[in-house]
Amino acid sequence: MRRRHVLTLAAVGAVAAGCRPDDPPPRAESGPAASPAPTLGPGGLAFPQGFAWGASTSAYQVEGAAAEDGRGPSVWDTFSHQAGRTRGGDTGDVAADHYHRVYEDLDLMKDLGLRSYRFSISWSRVLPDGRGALNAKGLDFYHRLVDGLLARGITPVATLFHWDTPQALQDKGGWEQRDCAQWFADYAQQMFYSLGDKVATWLTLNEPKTVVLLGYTTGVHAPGKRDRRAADVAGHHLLLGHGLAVRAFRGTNRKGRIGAALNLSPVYPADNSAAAARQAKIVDGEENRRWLDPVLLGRYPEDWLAAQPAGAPVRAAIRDGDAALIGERSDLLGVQYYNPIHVTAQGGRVVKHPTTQASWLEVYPDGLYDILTRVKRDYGDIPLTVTENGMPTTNDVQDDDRIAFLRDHLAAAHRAIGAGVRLEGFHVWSLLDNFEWAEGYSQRWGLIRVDPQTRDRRRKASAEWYRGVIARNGVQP
Ligand code: GCO
Repeated sequence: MRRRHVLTLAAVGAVAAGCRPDDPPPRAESGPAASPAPTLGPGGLAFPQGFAWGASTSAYQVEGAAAEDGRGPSVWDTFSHQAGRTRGGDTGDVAADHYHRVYEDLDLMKDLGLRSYRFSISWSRVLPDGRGALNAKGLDFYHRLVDGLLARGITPVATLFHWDTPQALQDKGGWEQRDCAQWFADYAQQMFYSLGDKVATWLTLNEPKTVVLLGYTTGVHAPGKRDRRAADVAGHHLLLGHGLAVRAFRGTNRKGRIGAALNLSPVYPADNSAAAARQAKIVDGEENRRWLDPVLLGRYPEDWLAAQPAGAPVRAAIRDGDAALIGERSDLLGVQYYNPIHVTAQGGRVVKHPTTQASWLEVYPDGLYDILTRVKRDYGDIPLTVTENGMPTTNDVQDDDRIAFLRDHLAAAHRAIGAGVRLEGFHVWSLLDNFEWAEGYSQRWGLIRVDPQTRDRRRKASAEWYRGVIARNGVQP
């Protein structure tokens, strides 16, 4: 039997308002309804009431159905189909087949007890050419998903851009073009009008830094460019797109909140030398302040700006007023934490802690505490939610290493809350095993196993563990 718990159709209260006719009634959580709520044992770390226990995915990584119902191609379709770009030539054509299995996945989320689900909207599914008339069939998928979440009492958190720029817009220059920021804001506005009465939390960009570094500098992600100068211009236009989208959101007068999802890394000098401290500050500028300062303070860091070479195109790309626009008031910030960075006196990087199957993922839970408290210290009391944290493992269903990883990071998050950080939620990356970009399906990040051939779902040990965490509203260290 694939499922360890037999699920029964809920008889009462299952079909909440908003549940679409084709959505089978949500399944009840397993076990007798009257069983007492589990409680934390001695030493347990209780989280605040209403803490948003969640999980994350992104469209290209899970949906599949790449050419169905009018979806247009994105840069990731193009890139993954080019020879040698991804491990084993893997693509997201089928991914986790979430597009077709959405109700099964919704029931799995409900069974875990998730309070929040962070997904992304595929821009080219709803706007096949990136602009113009909406593709009703594509949009309908997100209505089904969001209605299904609400019917199960799970809060939808929608990301507008998780790296899958419509190919039609890439053909016009993509993020290297200033116009792309406005194209993005126009699409965002269409989403606010289409889904804004049901989605209360919006995230504009996912990890613009990764687009700049991997998409435009090293070229290992779509669109596969290796051009540092173009990368910095694209980075500015991404941020401009964020600001314009926030402004568009305010213009719709929708209720709800909006912000960005940034991957942040605490940066430490690798030794006690003044030179290492100096180099660490430079790296911190690139990794953190270059993104945080414009979004939350409405200005680029002076040292980062000054370090841009004379004649660098990014200097011309940043026009008067841009930084203030990027700094349109955000309601929240999504923090994605995976690893710390240790910088040597020469400006190199060293690894000081164990890593995972993803060699870049250095395991250092205290780094989560450090980055959360740092954001509060330097940027004020904006509500934070961890929008991604997790690890890949070669362990299959018995993923005890992932359990230990999440437990230790949650303990660090708990300490940060104790230190006064307004941390509202935590989203595990990822709900499902999925298409891990250039690594294809070789890295498995999910709480739920997705069979590489059949796409059948099976809960891993970490899923059972996380369900217990949610039920207890806390972690047993
Ligand atoms: C990112 C992305 C995710 C990744 C995850 C693991 O942070 O890189 O948001 O899409 O899959 O982080 O690498």
